[in-house]
Amino acid sequence: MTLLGHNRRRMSGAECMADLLAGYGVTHVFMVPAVLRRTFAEMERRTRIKRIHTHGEKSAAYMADGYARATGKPAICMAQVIGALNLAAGLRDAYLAHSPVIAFTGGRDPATKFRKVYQEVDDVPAFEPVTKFNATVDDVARFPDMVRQAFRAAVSGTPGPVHLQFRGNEGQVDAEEAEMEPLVEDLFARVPPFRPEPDLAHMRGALALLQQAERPVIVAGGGVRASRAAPELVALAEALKIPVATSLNGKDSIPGTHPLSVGVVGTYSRESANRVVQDADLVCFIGTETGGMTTHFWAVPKIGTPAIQVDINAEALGRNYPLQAAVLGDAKATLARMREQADAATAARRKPWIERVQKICQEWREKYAPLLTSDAVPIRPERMCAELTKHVPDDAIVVVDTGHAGMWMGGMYDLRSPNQSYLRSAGHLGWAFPAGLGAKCGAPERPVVTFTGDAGFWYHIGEVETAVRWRMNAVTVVNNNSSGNQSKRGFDRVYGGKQTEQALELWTYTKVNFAKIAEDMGAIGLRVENASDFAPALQRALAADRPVIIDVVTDIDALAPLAVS
Ligand SMILES: Cc1ncc(C[n+]2csc(CCOP(=O)(O)OP(=O)(O)O)c2C)c(N)n1
Repeated sequence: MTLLGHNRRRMSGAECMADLLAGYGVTHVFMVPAVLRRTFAEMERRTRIKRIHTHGEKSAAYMADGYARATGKPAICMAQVIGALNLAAGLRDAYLAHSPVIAFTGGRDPATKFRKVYQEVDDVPAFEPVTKFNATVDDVARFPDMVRQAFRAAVSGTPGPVHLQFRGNEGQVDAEEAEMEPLVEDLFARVPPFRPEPDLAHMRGALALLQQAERPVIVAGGGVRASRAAPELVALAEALKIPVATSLNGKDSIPGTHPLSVGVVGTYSRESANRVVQDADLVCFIGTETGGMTTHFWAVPKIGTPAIQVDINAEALGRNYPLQAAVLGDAKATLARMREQADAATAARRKPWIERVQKICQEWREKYAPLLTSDAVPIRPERMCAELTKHVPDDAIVVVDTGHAGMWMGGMYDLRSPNQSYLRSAGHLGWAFPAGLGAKCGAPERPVVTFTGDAGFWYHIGEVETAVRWRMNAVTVVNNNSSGNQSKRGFDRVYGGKQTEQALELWTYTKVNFAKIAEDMGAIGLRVENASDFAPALQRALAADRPVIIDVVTDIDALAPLAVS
């Protein structure tokens, strides 16, 4: 615990908040004004915190989310009362992905509430489903303990968003004074604050099952990335020769090029991963909720497949799959103990399984090679994924939207290095572009490459101007097919197999050149119409040290393969 050296003294809420945030290591806050105005003035006087003023509260929340996922540090977003529900909407992806985002809003004043105050409703209930902790701060003397509790809740156990509502539509309570001490707890300044050790008997029981298994597979989830447990995961898999599939949220727990990696399993997945998990005689879930997306709605693996599970949250253990062994503990600590006690001699038993797994992976590569290397015009998205696999720098953060973007990149893109990170939308179209900008704020020394469809990019296109203004030098690749063509299959279905001409109005857009629009806002815009021009455009973009939009003209008829089960 760090004492900042301030003893209790009379100070304003604004001074206290600025000191608290700086003390927790906050470098950026993302918001639409005006909220905690005094605090912003104090930030300027007392700290080096950047106050990123965005074009919407939802994108402010997404930027904070990208920052938090890129760094493991809680990130701050804010809105005044009228923007509060826009901010709440933006917390939903962070909630689904277990990302430690802290939202501050202005709120009701007891002196005026229920009197039809301009712009006011009761916002607090709307934050309930998307936060771990949702509270009001009515008395300025509560700033220190409530901010500490916000950080504590955001990073502890399974991380997640927090909301504090400050009295006054703009949180004017920050102008008031009280005796306070801006005491900071370093422990809760990042995920994970603690690394609970597993019960040894439980851990040994799980290890014994893994070692006995002839066809085991590990399914690694977002809990592995939150715990920064990738090295321990790979070490255990290598020692025991166990293939590793990941959830989308855990994709960066093992490089896709590793010989034991089989890819992302579930719905937005790679066929080889689903086949391997389907054939396994034991599935070891680590740091995954075993949710619908990761298990293809509990079809991969089938419920009843022998399973073991490691999680930091006891409530997750056995939620969807009856378990032969449940281990409560931090992923990194548990995997390290398992590796220490692992009997590598048992790996010999799995030689035939590993040969089969590698054949399954090879079959996937051969099946998709024509598309991954296609020179077709308009460009195939699979080729873009292959180009990104080859050319994204070794230390890059790759940020990916949902829908088709999630399917293409989840299934077709490979991380090449343990120093690359992968952040993905947990379901919201439009998340990736602002999240990539936030990731760049959190990790300015690392290249950030965002992949989004055009429907996803349209959502927050105004933030190109924010990126230019704040030099958020991320590179954004837009898979531009002038449509939300992931929807095509669904509309084919409801039209009985063949859509009418008019049905196209449900999912197609005007053709635009995003490179031109980006240039108009002061960013660099590059347009790519031939696959062979993509790599040079990416190199140029990465070297530019400016916000860059690469508009790639792709095939409206390209549909991502559906999950196998
Ligand atoms: C907030 C939100 N609304 C709607 C959806 C449903 N949805 C998923 S993908 C998609 C279209 C995606 O279009 P685009 O980003 O252009 O990618 P494409 O399918 O064209 O490759 C839609 C509308 C969603 N995921 N999130």
